[in-house]
Amino acid sequence: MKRRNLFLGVTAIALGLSATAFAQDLPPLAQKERYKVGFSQMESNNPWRIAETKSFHDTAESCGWDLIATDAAGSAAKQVADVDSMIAQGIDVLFLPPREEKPLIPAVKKAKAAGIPTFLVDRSVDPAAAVAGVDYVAFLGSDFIDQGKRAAEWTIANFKGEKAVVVELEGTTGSSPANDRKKGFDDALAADARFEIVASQTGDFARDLGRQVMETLLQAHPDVNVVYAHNDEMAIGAIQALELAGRKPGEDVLIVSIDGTRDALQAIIDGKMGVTVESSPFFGPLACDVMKRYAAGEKIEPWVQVKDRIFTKENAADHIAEAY
Ligand code: GYE
Repeated sequence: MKRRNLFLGVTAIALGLSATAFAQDLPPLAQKERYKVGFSQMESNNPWRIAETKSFHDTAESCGWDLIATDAAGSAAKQVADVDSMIAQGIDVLFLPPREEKPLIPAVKKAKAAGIPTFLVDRSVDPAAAVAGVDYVAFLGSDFIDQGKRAAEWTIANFKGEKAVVVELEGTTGSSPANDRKKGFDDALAADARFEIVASQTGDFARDLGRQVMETLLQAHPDVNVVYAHNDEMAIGAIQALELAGRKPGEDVLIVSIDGTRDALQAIIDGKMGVTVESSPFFGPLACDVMKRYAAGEKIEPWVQVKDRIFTKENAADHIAEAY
């Protein structure tokens, strides 16, 4: 060992630190009256995203946040640039819903290197490349595998026919909810031999793309009788495509989805959609609570899990007033 390294090593041992422990420490957060808070939204093209952004704005005053909110307009590259600019503006804390699992990892690491504690909200990053409790404080969000599994269980229990021809509309390619909602659903559905997933294609979590993809898939699979969409916006788009083709969603095609938007609850009430597993966008109050606990020196669990309900014709009318 060189003299200098020996000296540093001895100093580290004397301080009770190991080099790795030092590298892994999360940036601390001081307790203070007001915080400069960054919220890097990925896009605003659907009611879910708009409700989430509003939830952060609605929480700002009571939580002492001076909020800087950006909108990456559907581009992971812009989201990385948005985080960069927030770091340059000296935010105290970052709330980040990473659009996709991999491209936002450098942004997460850069925020940590700049001494900014980061909380991932609603979507996560690739756990092989960035780790909660090390690279960022925690992930606040739902269990997407379980959401997919519950959608499949409802489908198995409610499909009355002998042979199910299933079309799956996937969310944004490379995003954690698309990956996990597919896995949860496909694995659970495999338990029942009546079901065959004949096509699985991305609609990017968007209504219009969901409609277009469904129109195309209907040509190849006119006998489809189950549609599983990774979110309500694509499910509504699929309903439009099916109706245009003379099909009767809710009667001759079962529609199964995730989120719990107002339009989805209305479609359930109207008998067009069977089920939507909840995925709540109201992260503001939870973000405030977890941030305050962190500032108070509490160790935050790596996954602050959100518990989801399930909406069907049994309860949709009871919840539509609070929907977004
Ligand atoms: O289901 C979808 C949105 O990341 C949990 O993203 C979120 C998902 C939500 O665009 O509608």
